Amino acid sequence: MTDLPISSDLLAEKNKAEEAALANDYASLGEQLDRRGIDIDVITRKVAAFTVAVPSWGVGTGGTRFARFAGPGEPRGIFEKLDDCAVINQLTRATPNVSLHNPWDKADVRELKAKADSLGLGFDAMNSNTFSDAKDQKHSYKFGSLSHTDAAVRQQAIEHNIETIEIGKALGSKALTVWIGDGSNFPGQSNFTGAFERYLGAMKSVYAALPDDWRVFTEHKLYEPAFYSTVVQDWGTNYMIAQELGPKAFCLVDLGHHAPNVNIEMIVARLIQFEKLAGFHFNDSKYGDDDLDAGSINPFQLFLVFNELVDAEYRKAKGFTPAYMIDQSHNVTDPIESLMTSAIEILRAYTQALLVDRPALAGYQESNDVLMANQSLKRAFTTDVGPILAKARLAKGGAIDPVGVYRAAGYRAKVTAERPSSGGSSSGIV
Ligand SMILES: [Mn+2]
Repeated sequence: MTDLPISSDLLAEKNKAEEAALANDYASLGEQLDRRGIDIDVITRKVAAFTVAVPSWGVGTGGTRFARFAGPGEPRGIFEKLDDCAVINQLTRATPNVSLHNPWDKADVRELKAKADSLGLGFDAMNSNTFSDAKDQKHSYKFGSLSHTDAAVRQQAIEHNIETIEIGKALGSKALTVWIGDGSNFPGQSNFTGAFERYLGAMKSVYAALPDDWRVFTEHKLYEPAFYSTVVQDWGTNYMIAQELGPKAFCLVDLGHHAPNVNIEMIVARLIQFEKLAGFHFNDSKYGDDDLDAGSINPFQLFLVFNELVDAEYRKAKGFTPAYMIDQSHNVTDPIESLMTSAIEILRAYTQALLVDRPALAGYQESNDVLMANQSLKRAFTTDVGPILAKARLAKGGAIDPVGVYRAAGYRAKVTAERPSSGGSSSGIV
């Protein structure tokens, strides 16, 4: 028995008002796709089966290193965060799993499981945190964690990751995501080789604690919080880590963790080819790790990433089981609205990629017909797939217009009354 946060009567009423228009739009798009040899219902079923996890910290208001402006009705702990995550899933029907963070989300695991069950939610990859100091922690991570020069600090970081695995086991999670803030701010501060050796040694201890059916995802990032060098700076280093650790280790791609203009879709292709793609942290950016909503700045890049993923899906690439998660910081928008629209944009890119005429594209590539090869991608990208997304949501009991229903339901005003501002921050950027 689930206890969903938005009134089912309101949802049904709002959907009813838009159902006829959607049916017309869907039929019209269906005709158009039929002329291209595509069965719209086959695409809609695939879209309905696609899910992306939301991060527990994403429903809190984020901030920058300059300031954080708290939003109204922010969740004060993991149980209220799960309530907000349930709204996102109820209206989009695309986000049934939540990715937890240790220690921000620490709570009795039976209560966590019961709460998630009551909301129809499950748990995705567990995230450890050795990039900030927890309360009453013995050693500080100011100068690093898994690569720290002091073996006692590294041991503490190893034990934290093992504890995170233990919590995840009790919750039914199957993966650990490790992102470290380790690095250096000034040339000379750190010995690159020594730091990486220490990191690999520590990660081998974490890897040894993984259950047989678990995977570990390591996440690279070229800068921040360290500004001169990071220990796990790019996909090459990340690939070396996965190779060193073993078959349960995979490389996580966060779209905001690359240098400007890097061809991320090509990195995706390489990691798929060598069976080391863990999956994604979706977000978008203009300049760096901006953590903006997926698809808000560069939807074509998101489409090109999905073009590689769909290509791998269709040719049944060996070892291809990507984990998808949104990883954003919502500083100036309502986090629930941002996460709903981001989930929709991710699905939009997936849907557009499903429309690529792959046999035709392969032919243009073979015959070096450059213009038509590019046009076959653009044709898929410029197709308005909105009716497919709405139809897939509706078929699963979601909203034709998720943001419209959310606003009509007055959820933010309701939780603002119930949740007095704590003044503190429990959000973060990973
Ligand atoms: Mn991330």
